[in-house]
Order: sequence, then C-alpha cells, then structure tokens
Amino acid sequence: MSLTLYYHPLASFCHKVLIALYENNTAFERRIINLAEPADRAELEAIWPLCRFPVVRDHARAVDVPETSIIIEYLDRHYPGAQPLLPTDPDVALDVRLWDRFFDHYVQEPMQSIVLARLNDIQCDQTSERTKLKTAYKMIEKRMEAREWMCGASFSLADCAAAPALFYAATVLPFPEEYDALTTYFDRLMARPSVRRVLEEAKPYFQMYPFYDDIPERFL
Ligand SMILES: N[C@@H](CCC(=O)N[C@@H](CS)C(=O)NCC(=O)O)C(=O)O
Repeated sequence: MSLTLYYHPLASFCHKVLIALYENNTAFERRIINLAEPADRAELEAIWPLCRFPVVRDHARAVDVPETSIIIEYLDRHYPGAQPLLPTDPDVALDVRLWDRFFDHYVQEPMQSIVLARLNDIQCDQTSERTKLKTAYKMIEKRMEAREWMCGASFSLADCAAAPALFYAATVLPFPEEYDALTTYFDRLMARPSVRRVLEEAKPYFQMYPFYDDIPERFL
C-alpha cells in the first residue's frame, strides 16, 4: 500500500484528513501515534520535526506530506477519487482555500487553546478565544443561509476542515440557539458518511477528551 497516515483517532486535525480519505475511498495504512509515548513522538519527529499530526507518507513517490490543507490538495492531485475536494475553477478553488484557512485559524485554533487549558488545568482569561469563536459562528450563520456546502453545491476541502472544527468547538462554546443556518449546516456535515465514520472510530477515545461531558449523547 502506498500511503501511510500518521495520526490519532481523537485529534481534530486528523479528522480533517480522514474525512478526505473516506470521501474518496483512498486506501491507506494506519499508524496511530500516541504523543504520550516517547517512541511514538520520536517516530513522528523524525518525519516532521514540529511533531504535529497528521502526516502522510507516500511510499510510491518517496515523499512525506505534512499540514492538513497540503495533504488534502496532494491527495486530490495524486490520488483523485469520485469526490474532488478542490474545484478546477481557480476562483472557486481560492474561495475553498479561504474557508479552509478560516476554519483552521479561527475555529480550530481558539477551540484548541480552550481545550488545552482545560487539559493542563490552566486557569486563564479565554475572552479572546471565545470572542473569536462567536465571530466565526456569526460569519458561518450568515454564509450558510443560502448554501448547501461551504463553497457551493459540492462538498470540498472547506467542509473537511469545517466538520471537526465545528464538532469540537460546539463542545466548548455551544452554537447560539437562533443560528438555524449554522445548526443545519452542522447537522448536514455530521450526517455525511465520511464524517460519521470518523466519529464512530473516535468513540473509543472520547473519554480522554477534557470536554467529554459536553459531547452530545447522539455521538457517544
Ligand atoms: N496546521 C497543522 C495543525 C496540526 C495540529 O495542530 N495537530 C494537532 C492534533 S489536532 C497536534 O499535532 N497536536 C500536537 C501538539 O500540539 O503537540 C495542520 O493543519 O496539519
């Protein structure tokens, strides 16, 4: 098998790439990395010294590919499937990349900061992170009033980024009740077979998540 994915089934950025792989039925080998294990850490560090995952090793092309957005573009280019995740129209592709960046920087990052503070039992002012999430929710609500997927009628890289970011963000800061478009989009994402499969595989690990009690019953 050509591809090996270094990942952990609970990690939100790993979910983003798993969704892309499942969307296209791409064959890959799994290498679960437990960052608490020094040997696992060393293995990941040898590939990507920043020690962040996921990383894909492509044995056939002899390259290691880090960074989720780059991995998904790489898969789209070299291992295309039935569901292209980057549109061929360059302007639509730019829009997809913009919303992918939006979810990584303005949903994942503040959410992860809040989660890490809870994990490490750090009491700190989280006003800035919560404000970023509130602004992001408001922007998604407005954008999704007239859209099926983030960048139009087709599921894309932006939706791969959105699903795990919103899944975990909702546990640290619930969506405002009046945000129907955001809630409908979230439910649509959660019903997508690739996303369901990722969440099903994460189930055995959910108890390790510091906001476990805030995961809705339907996902447990
Ligand atoms: N920008 C990176 C972010 C990857 C990332 O932050 N992954 C987390 C897991 S969700 C990680 O490796 N955390 C380990 C750490 O921070 O030590 C990407 O898109 O791949």
